[in-house]
Amino acid sequence: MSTPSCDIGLIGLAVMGQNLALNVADHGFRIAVYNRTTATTEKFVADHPDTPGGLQGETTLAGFVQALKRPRKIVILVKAGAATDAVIDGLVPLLEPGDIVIDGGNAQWMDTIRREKTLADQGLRFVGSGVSGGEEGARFGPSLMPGGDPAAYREIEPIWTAIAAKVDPNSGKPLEGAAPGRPVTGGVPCTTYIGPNGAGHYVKMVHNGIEYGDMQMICEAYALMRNLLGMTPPEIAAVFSTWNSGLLDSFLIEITADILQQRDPLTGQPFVDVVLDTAGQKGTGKWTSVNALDMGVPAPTVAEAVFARFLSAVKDERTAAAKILSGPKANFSGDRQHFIDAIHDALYCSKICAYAQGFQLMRHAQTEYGWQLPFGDIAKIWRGGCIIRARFLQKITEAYLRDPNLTNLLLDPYFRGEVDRCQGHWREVVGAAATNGVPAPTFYSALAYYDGYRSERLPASLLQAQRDYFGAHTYERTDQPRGLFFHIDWPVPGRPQIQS
Ligand code: 2AM
Repeated sequence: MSTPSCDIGLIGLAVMGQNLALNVADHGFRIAVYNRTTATTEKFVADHPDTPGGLQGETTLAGFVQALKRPRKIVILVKAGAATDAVIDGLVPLLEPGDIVIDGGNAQWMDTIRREKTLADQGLRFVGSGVSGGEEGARFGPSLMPGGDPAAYREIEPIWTAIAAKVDPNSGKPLEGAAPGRPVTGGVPCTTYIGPNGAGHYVKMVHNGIEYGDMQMICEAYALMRNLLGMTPPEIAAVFSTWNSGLLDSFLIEITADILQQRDPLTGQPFVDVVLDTAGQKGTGKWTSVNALDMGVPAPTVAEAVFARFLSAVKDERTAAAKILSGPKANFSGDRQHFIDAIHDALYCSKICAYAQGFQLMRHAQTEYGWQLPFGDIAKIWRGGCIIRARFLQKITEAYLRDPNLTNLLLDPYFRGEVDRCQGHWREVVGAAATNGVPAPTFYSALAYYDGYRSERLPASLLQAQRDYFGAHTYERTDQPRGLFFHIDWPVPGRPQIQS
C-alpha cells in the first residue's frame, strides 16, 4: 500500500464537485477524487493534468480512503438527500476515529443534525458546510458556511480559507482577477465557523431564502419600469447599471443589467421576452418559509417570493384568467425620472426588510437549536462569492458590530435612517403598483411587514376577541399582567346576554 499523499478527498464529480476540486488543487493542496461512475473520474483527471496541487483519481472507495492523510478530510458533493446518506453509509466502514466527513451539498439542516450525531456516535467528525456561488463560485471562490465540530473545522480551515472568495478588507468588495492556477491572494476570506451540527446548512438555507427575495424584488422593479413606464429592456438595463454603482451594488443587479441587454440569438428579440415566464425552484426558499411557519417567525417577504414563483408556474391558468379577469390599464403620467428613483428606494427598503426577516429567522433558530450564531460574520462572508453578494452586506456587518444582540435590523440606526429617508418613495411605488394593477408582491409584503412591525397596537385585539367568541380561546387584557387569561360568555342564538 502506498503512503497516503492527499490533503483532502472529494466524492461526487458533477459540476460543483469538479469546480471545487479544481479550486482546491489550484491552491496547492493535493486532492483525491472519486465518483460513482468511474469514467467521469478518469475523464476529469485526464482533462486537468497540471494543477498546482494535483488531482488523484481513484476508482474504488477503499483506494480513495487509503490515498488520504489522517485525519482524513472527505468532502461529499452529491445530490442532497438519499445520495448523501448512501455515500456516507459506504464510507463509514472504511474510516477511522477522528476522520472528518464534510457535506458540501445543499442539505436540509435537520439531516445535517442527524448525520452529525450518527457519525459522532461512531467517533467520526461531520461538518455540514454551505457552499454558495454556483459553478463560478465553486471554481474561483465560494462563500462557505461550515457548521459542525469546531475542532474539525479547525482541521479544514486552512483549505476552506484558501478556496473561499476574498473581499477587500476596507471596501468589502469581492476581489476579482482569479484565473485557473492564479488564485486571488490576500483579502478577507468568505468563510467562518458558523456553529454546531446543522448551523452551517441552516444559514445557507436562509441565504437562499433571502436570495429568493432579492431576485423577486428586482423582477418587480423591472415590471414597474416595463409595464408602467413602458421602458424597453435596454433602457431598463441602463437603469440597473446605474443602480449597480450605488447602494444596490450587487451581483444580482449586475447580472440583471447584462440579461436585459442580451438579445435572443435566434430571433434578435430582447432575450427576456423569449424566456417563458415560469420560474423553477429547488426548494431552499420553500424550506426557509416552512421553517418560518414552524418557528412562528414573521418572514412574509421571503415566503411571498416563493409564492410568486408558484404563481408564475401556473402559466396555463394565468393565460386563461388573463382573458376573463379585469383590472386597471397601467397608465403613468408623472415625472419618469422621479418614479425610477422611487422604484430604486422601494427596492432598497424591501430588501432591507427581507434581510431583517432572514436575520430574525437565524436569531430564533439559534434558540431553537442551541446555537450562538455570529450574525456580523455571517453578513461578512456573504460579501463575496455567493449569489446575494452586495455592498449592502457591509452595512449589516457594521450593524451587528454596533450591537451583536440587535433585535431586528430595522432598529439599527443606519437602517432605521435609510428606511426613514426612503419610505415616502416606497409608499408611492406600492400605491402606484396597486392603482395600476402591476403585481409587486414582495414590495407590498415588505411594506406591510414594516408597518406591522412598527405598530404598537394591531387589530389582533379584534382577532383574539373573535377567537374568544367562537372558540372560547380566551384573551389577555391590556390592563392586566401578561399571562393572565380571561373569557366572556358570548351570546349564542336564543341566549343573547353577555356576562363578564
Ligand atoms: P454519478 O456521476 O455516478 O451519477 C450529482 O448527481 C453527483 O452525485 C454525481 O457525481 C453522481 O454520481 C453522484 N451521485 C448521485 N447519487 C449517488 C449515489 N447514490 N451514490 C454515489 N454518488 C451518487
